[in-house]
Amino acid sequence: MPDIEQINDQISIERQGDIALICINNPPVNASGQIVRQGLQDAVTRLNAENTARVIAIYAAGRTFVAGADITEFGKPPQPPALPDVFNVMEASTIPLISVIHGTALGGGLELGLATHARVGIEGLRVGLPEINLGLLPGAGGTQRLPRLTGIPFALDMCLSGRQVGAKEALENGIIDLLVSGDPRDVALTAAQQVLDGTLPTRRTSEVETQPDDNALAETAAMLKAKQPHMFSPHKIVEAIAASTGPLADGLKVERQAFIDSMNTPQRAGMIHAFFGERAVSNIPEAKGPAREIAKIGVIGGGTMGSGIATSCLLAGIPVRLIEVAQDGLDRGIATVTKNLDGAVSRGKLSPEKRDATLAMLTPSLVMDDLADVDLVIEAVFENMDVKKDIFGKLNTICKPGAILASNTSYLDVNEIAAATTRAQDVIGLHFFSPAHVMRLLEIVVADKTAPDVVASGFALAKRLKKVGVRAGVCDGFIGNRILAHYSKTASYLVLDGATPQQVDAALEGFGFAMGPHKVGDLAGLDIGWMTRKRKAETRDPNERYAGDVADRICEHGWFGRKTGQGYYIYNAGAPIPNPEVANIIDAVRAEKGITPRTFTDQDIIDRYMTAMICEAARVVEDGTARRPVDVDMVFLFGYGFPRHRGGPLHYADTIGAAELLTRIKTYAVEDANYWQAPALLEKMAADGTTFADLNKGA
Ligand code: T1G
Repeated sequence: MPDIEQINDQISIERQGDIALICINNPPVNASGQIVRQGLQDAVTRLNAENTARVIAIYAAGRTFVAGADITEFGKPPQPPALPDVFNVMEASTIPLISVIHGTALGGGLELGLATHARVGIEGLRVGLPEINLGLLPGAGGTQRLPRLTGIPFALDMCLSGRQVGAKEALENGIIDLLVSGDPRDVALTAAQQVLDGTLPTRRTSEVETQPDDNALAETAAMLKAKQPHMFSPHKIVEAIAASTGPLADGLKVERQAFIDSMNTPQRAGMIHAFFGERAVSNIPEAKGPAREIAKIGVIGGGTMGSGIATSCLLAGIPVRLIEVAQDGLDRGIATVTKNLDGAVSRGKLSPEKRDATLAMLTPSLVMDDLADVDLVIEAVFENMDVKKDIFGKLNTICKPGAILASNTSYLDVNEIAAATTRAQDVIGLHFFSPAHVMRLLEIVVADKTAPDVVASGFALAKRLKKVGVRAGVCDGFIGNRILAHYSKTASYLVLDGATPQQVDAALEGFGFAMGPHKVGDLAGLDIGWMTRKRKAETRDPNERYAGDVADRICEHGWFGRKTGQGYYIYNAGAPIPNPEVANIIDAVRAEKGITPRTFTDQDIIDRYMTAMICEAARVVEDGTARRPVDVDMVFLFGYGFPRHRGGPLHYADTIGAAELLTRIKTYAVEDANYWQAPALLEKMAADGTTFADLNKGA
């Protein structure tokens, strides 16, 4: 009977002769929370004090070795022992101490391994230091011990990319010393015996010198200064890794200070909000109910969206029947799917063999009756209600009972589409974002009569497609496009009132957006917004300043952006340049409207743009189109390129506060009372001092 001593709820010691096994058991991912840290430290200290075991092997129970520090502890008062201190006790062990790594050893999990005297990997393992994705840096020795094993360039790559490294690459780069197969406990016993036999060498990582590489450090520092001046932790990572060429104790001090500094940044708060938000949006009762089986999908429409959706489903291993009305459209669809899959191969996301097998699951057809056996149809045709209602009327009779009928519409009324059938309970909106096989957001638009298991099926599909499914109610534009319409107007008002399009773009790129709104418009095609403005012309509020004059005139010239070579910018060989014709159009419109241009600072631009976004986002939460503020945040992080370190529009709103936002709105309303109106929710929050974070908790 093995001698097992439970040090605490999550750490145990099993003594087998000269071998001591330490087991970590903290489901679901063995995060190194306070109990794990205390237990590890106590176990190693106790075994060294006993001095009977001649080798110690640490392994973890469950699906993965330690997946990192316990992120739920971040932002709260630290609870000793700190991870770096635990790892220093481990590294100092006089008894050889090894670790057995399986699953995903990330962040503090990999750092735990690095603090042991040898690391044995189990096939299928992945290691990584993803702290940068949380606005942090490895804070428990990763920036000091990893470079000693891999060299500075590889360590810089791992820490700055946050990428996961597979078993083979980990072995090749000295992160692990041995790669085997088997159950973690069995492997731990075998490896411990190998240490005793002398066939598995051990050494403290601190005894290894980091090979200096000033060039790699200087080049990386310069690249980050140019590309990420607004970020905090990447620069600190370079500083900490540079310190790894000196004594370990000194380097650990540099790392610790950098970690503490990064922990106190709003970037860390924003990126951790993003981490948990990505999981929270599907953590709702509707997403967890019974779902319908989806074994085969039909996609109607072989255009950019339809073929992107088909690609996404195929990549998830789901056979797709692609329907078009004419052969040339079908051929284009097949060609686009093929191009998308070839792109996945060239990016190393898909093997050539897998690409062929994936493409073989695509069956094109010109006959809608061929959808009779599919479990889900996703309609992705022209954004016209009559066309969609005609298609859904046909699907109503073609598709088998229980088949789900989804529209990829980006703003039309899904209730009206459902009314074109006699099976409204089977109808839902699945709003993908272009390119659909790349963008992770999927708005799951729940109509009045959509059945609960159809909603659950939408979330289950999102998970299979590795997308972030967010529940949205039915309104014009659902969550994202409805809010987009508002802050786009603000950008247009800023240009009418004195800013240039390029100044607005630059200000927002300085805020952290990858592209400013005018560049985004040029990329997507200015004709899309033009069509929307025409569609809304009859229902537009006559009292509201029309924001589309400049954009309309650009479109009237046939300048739709990149696809026509010019829009707000001119696209030639080099970098895009502001279109001088647009400046003339702006001057003409201002003159016609009697506008005297004034200057705006970059901060003015950011404040107005973000306040408009926050106002409509608050209304979207207020009327229930989005269930919680975090749902809006995730829509913007995963569908609209909102800077991840800002956490999303409403997380960012909390850094300003409801009262200050109301003050801004009141100031802006002096110029334009009709447009700038405070949402009731914001007024309530200012009155009772609540935040959007409070609303997330309360939802
Ligand atoms: N802390 C706390 N909870 C965590 C967690 C963590 N590190 N990782 C995951 N969870 C929760 C998650 O919220 C979910 O909870 C459940 O576990 C399953 O996760 C000092 C400072 C490991 C690849 O960044 O990447 O170490 O929703 O749904 O898809 O230098 O979780 O069920 O209630 O994601 O199989 C560094 C983050 C921390 C790894 C598994 N580590 N986690 O993916 O499951 S910082 C990370 C992941 C650090 C040190 C620094 C993934 C996973 P719930 P899941 P999965």
